Amino acid sequence: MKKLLSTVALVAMMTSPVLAAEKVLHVFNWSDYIAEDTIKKFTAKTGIKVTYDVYDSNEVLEAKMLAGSSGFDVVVPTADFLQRQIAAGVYAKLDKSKLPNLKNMDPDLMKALGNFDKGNEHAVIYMWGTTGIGYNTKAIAKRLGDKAPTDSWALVFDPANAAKLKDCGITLLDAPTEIIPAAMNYLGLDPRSTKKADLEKGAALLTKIRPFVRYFHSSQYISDLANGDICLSVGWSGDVFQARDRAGEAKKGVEIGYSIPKQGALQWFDTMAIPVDSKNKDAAHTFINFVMDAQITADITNYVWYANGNKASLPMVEQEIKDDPGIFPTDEVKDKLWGAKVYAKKTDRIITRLWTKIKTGK
Ligand code: SPD
Repeated sequence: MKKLLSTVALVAMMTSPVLAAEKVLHVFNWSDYIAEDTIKKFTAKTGIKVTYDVYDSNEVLEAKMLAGSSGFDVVVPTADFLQRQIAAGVYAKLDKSKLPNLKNMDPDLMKALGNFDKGNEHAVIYMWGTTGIGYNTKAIAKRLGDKAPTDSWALVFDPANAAKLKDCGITLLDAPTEIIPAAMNYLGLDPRSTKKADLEKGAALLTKIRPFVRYFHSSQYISDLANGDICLSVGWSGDVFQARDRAGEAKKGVEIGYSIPKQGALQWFDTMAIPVDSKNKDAAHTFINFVMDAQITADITNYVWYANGNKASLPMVEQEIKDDPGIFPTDEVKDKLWGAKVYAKKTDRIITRLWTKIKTGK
């Protein structure tokens, strides 16, 4: 009788909706940000199935996290957004005993992440990169000549240049906390300034080039650059390299360059974290630990062209990637990079208002 009861209980447990839900891990990551076979390998190794959804904006992720009950078990916030979200209590503390591959992480980068997540309690670094300029070398040279300032924000933020590129297509990330500071940097202002007047000056410059901008979007530009449908994107390093790669494979004569402007650029870190209301925290830890495997991270970097935070993976990262200063900037360039500012609500509201005005052109 006892045996029968336990069998009945077991069957009931296996068919209960709660446990059925626990068999699938829900991962929410940036688009174009994982190797083709990472999820397949994870399921093959652990038996844990994954539903994998993508986004292309920290604001979208933040809205879901703050609303709660997102259903996601692993998400990938950028460090500045992570800090705000930790303060709002949306992430669980990591159980480091379940993350033996933490030993693979670069201690210097994890220390830098500690500025956003004290003691690295809630997150580990996934990938990192810069926000710079992706451009079609031939289309730019045709319109601005061989001396086009491809090493400078002037390429896009000088309205005279932007006007000449209107026909071939300029795009900007739909990322206000990155584009407004970049414009401020070009103007010689502190890109991390939270002074309303400085933010307004950056916005005023963007309003001047607005008539020459084809669209604001944070993922469409990869294929558009690769196909030659646009000629300049202010975009994320690895995404531009993916566009370059795709253009090379298409063999239609499109050549793409990536520039970290000489004035400086934003350096950001994307991290993996577990929402506090995740129903699958064990599996989420298993996933994060799996990704921190040196070979798995190297495979991702080799596929998405982003630098990672995993020191042990570096011997397996392709030499071409390690040698590219657009992906691993030189020390001289690094000195010009700035870290993301964590904005207070008040500043955030100012930025959102300015951004709406810039985008609508009003
Ligand atoms: N296609 C993946 C892009 C990842 C970009 N991460 C966001 C960085 C924000 N500063």
